[in-house]
Amino acid sequence: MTSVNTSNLRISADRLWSSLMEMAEIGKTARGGCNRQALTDEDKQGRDLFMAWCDAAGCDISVDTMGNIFARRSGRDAALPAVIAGSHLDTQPTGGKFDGVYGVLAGLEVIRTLNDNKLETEHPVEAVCWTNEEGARFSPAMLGSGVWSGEFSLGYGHNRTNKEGQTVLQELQRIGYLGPAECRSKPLRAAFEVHIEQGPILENAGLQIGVVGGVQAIGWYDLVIEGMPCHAGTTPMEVRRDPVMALYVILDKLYQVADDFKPRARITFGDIRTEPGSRNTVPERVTVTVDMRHPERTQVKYMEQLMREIVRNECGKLRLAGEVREELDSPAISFNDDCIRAVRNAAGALGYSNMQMVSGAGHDSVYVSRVAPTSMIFIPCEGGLSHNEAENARKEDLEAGCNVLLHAMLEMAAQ
Ligand code: HGY
Ligand code: MN
Ligand code: MN
Repeated sequence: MTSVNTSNLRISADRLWSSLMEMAEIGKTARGGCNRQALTDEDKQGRDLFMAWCDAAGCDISVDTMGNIFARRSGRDAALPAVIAGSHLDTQPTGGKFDGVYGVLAGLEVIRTLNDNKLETEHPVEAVCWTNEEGARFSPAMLGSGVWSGEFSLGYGHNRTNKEGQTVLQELQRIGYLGPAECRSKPLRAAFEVHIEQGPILENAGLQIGVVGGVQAIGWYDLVIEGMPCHAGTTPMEVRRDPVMALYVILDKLYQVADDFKPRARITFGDIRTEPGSRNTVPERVTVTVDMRHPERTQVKYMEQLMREIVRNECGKLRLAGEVREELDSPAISFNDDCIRAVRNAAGALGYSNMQMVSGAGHDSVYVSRVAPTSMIFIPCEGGLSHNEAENARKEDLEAGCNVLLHAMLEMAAQ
């Protein structure tokens, strides 16, 4: 790194904001959110736009076999491991303008700022877009970063299939993002991710920056209960083997489990589907997605055991077949002390109020931290809302988070 004093370096808040708003036009929903689910045409359009911007910024771009995009700005010594800033462009079906996108475009903004100032870093710097972080269209979440870090095999990642029967591989091919590069981790100097998704914590504390020390544990399951389809009119209630009759008791008991372990336990049933899904046929099958979270993995596993017992008992009473299939087991993780310190140093040097915190949401950094020194940076979002079309963040907070990202990356890229 030329011995330039970078302490006064700042990103361009206007350019970051306009890039975010231009990206938000892709997959825009009537209620002001974004629907750019992984590997859809909208995701392709967003990826194409990001690639064009990275090309214009003079980056060398590579795409791997999971569609992860790496936009690299050379450092003085190409042999040195890169410092990356990554996140995701895919959204929830009723997602917002900032979840994930902010982290990807903030990485690009760092590169644009280094270009503006003709700053040479020792280590290369990369902006990264990970595939299918949300796990909304293809389960599980954090799939692209999970394959890259070795958590999942490439075959597992490629064969994940959505409700419509499409596989990740087919959709990568269809949108032209089955890249040539091997999806495999490489040594990194450091990895950072800036994000809005931390609930109401920072807003309630009146603080600008979250210095993220780790991420809580996540368990994803599919609960499948099978009974006997029959006529809604001719079949007496007492002879039915109706999976919904068991389900409503099971859900009530599981909400009680969440209450027993409050305030830190989280249990969510985001998708409840009956088959054949006809109003006048008692369902044959009901499938429920279950998302369990807690700061300690042992607690998630304990809640999972309770769920298995409840399902076994309630299904047995009604002669139904009940099954709990695990989809994701993401343990609580702690980030790297040097990276955490770099984030805290940057926030302090820039004069931003800050606190250390643990992430309630999962992020690609969970898996990246398996193979590289990692930390995250949080900024407040309005009402703590994300995974909602009303998701909103203030321009000055987006600017603050990106400035912290810039200086944390410089601290790690200079050495
Ligand atoms: O589910 C999560 O925590 C993240 O938003 N994908
Ligand atoms: Mn996210
Ligand atoms: Mn999210």
